[in-house]
Amino acid sequence: MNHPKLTLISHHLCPYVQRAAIALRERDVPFERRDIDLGDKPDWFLKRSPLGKVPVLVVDDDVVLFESSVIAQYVDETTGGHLLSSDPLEKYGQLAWLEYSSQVIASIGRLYNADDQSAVSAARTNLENIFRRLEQNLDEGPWFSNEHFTLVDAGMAPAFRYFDIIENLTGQEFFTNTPKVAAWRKALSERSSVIDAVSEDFTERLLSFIAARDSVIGRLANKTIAAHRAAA
Ligand SMILES: N[C@@H](CCC(=O)N[C@@H](CS)C(=O)NCC(=O)O)C(=O)O
Repeated sequence: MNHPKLTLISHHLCPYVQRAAIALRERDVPFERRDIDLGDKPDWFLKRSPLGKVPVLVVDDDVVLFESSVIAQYVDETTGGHLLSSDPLEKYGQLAWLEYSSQVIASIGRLYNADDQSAVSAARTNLENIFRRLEQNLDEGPWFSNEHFTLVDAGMAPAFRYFDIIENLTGQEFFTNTPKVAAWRKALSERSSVIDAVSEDFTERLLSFIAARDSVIGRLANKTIAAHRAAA
């Protein structure tokens, strides 16, 4: 099959980029990934990205698609469409849960930016409520729509990935009361499209990103980095 040339303008840590990258890998579509510095956005990027945000998918060096959920749907639809149900009600339900995963990512941001313990507790409670809501909507697994890996999985995998570091830094577990969500998170962490959506140095990069926050978890990240340096 002849694919258009696809370039995914990206950032190493961006969860929305990961969502698009997972969709591309799930559909086995060749693409070039071009990571940019969001702290110093290149002019060529600002000219092409209507919102100045990644991901952006450049198709055949010409047409620009933006918004990760739109990019993921384009990729799926142009390659035979297995990542959304063919039943409209199920499909739009899945797209609604994909949108929900964006809210989960925003809630995670509130957790690692929380600047005192009461803000941390509030953010944690909010996330636990989110996970309870997801728990009620999970069935047999391993994926959100059971045996069908969909864009909901592509959307939640990058969100779950944050907790590898957050649980380590805080010494707290976030999934003990939601066993189905815990099993979903584990299954996603073992999926090759999810593993390949970030570079090998993702953990160090995310740790440094969190350490740059003037927040409770940012300070924990700083201590961890200092301990690593002292041990080296
Ligand atoms: N709704 C957008 C969100 C994309 C987004 O927020 N990207 C962030 C990085 S994770 C970004 O480019 N931020 C740069 C900025 O806002 O200046 C999508 O799903 O693609």
